[in-house]
Amino acid sequence: MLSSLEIAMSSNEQQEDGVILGTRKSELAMKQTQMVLALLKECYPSLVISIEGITTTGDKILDIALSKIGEKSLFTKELEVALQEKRVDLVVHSLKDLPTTLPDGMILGAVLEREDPRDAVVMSLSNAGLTLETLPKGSVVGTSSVRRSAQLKRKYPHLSYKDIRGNLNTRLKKLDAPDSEYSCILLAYAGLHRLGWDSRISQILNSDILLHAVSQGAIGIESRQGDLKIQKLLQPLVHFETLVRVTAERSFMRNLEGGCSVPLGVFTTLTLSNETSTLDLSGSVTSLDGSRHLQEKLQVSWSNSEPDNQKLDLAEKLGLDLSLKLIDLGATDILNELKGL
Ligand code: DPM
Repeated sequence: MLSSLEIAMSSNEQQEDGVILGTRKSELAMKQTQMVLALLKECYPSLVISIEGITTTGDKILDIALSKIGEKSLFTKELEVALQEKRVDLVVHSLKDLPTTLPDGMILGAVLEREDPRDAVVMSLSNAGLTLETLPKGSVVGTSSVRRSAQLKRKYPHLSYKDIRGNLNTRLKKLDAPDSEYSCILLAYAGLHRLGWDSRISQILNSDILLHAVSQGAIGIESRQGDLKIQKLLQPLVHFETLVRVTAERSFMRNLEGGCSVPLGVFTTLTLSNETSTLDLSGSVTSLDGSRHLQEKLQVSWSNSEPDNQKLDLAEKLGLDLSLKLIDLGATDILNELKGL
């Protein structure tokens, strides 16, 4: 007798109905895609689902700082081509790596419930127990994120900041090497947690120290516009509160034309009461050396009985309004400085 899996595999009809999830081949991308697979399996136990790992340009260029490459869709282009050519049915991304404007024919089909979006510090073994504040003068902080280094240079001018590339395991190895130049490295809590590195987290940075990246900690699923079958399939995976928050954050970034290599920081909260919801968005732009920093906060409230698309429009407008406020204060000058890099 055939098992149900074998029946599914041997039936062409089932194969055609199966869903192929595309993603990068990195350990984190694979882990996140397995999370999506598990959620889909929970909703549709008999659905045949497979994962297709695809190498992107970003995975191949490991020796150049991201901010110097300048291509916004570094980690997404090859995946979108596979989606376009129907080699995959949807693509699982870290939403913060997905440009705020998608190519024609692509949509954000779902945003999953967000993990803690804050940034974290991993100290080298010899600095265990210390914090950014208590590290000795001149200690080297490893990060390739200009957002992190620009903001932290203001708070901790006694430290020095240096690029570090490679996947998480490579970075931890560089940090722990006996002749390591790094005292600590900075990473998103979400990635460390998903890969099981919680025990190495020395410090989690609140918004008064460091504003996180747009969409940090959220997983986004890209699909083909007009693929109603996939859109319907994804509906139960959408976490509306996360979607509202990242909609405001992405709108803020889109209007400032910030790619992944721009020192933009955000922080959102969504406060729900019985009748109304209030969305708060803080946003910042920082010059690379930390000498100039603009930060503002706006909020919007709505009645919970409003339709979802109305709420999302208000979140979108909040992001736009905050970006206009920062532009009024001189954000464009700071951002133009980066274009010369
Ligand atoms: C983007 C940045 C980084 C990634 C820039 C930033 C970090 C780059 C670096 C846009 N994408 O955050 O200011 O440190 O060299 C990335 C990570 C995750 C998604 C890793 C990380 C995991 C967390 C998540 C790389 N993309 O930031 O530690 O799901 O948000």
